[in-house]
Amino acid sequence: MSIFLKIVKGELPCNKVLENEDFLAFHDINPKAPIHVLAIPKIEIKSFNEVTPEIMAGMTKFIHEVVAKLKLDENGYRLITNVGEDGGQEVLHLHFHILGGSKLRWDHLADSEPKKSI
Ligand code: DGP
Repeated sequence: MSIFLKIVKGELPCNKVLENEDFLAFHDINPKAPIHVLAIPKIEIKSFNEVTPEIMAGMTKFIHEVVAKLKLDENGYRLITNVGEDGGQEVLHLHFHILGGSKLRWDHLADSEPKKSI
């Protein structure tokens, strides 16, 4: 069972931000920005590759609520979901990183250079 399912089941603690019947948001244990929160579905979904449009509709509404609660809607934030090995996904349970609280950088994303022809 993934770490995040254990958090959902209450077997591991988390610093909760918001919760409803289907989704949970909590602070990342290893924050990469002044505010770094993870939003997850409570059912087991391994990554964005497996999520349905119906679940994403609920997830979108939930993330909007989390962003409002964190007061990130005015100055902005970054929403990221890592998928698979190249995406850098470490926890195999769908999660959206919500990052904000200061101006975020947008470089050093890849180990190799971008293709110039694109
Ligand atoms: P990713 O690389 O996209 O799979 O990101 C996984 C994130 O999960 C990473 O930023 C650290 C965070 N994380 C891992 N284990 C725990 C945990 O037990 N509790 C919390 N709150 N965050 C965790």
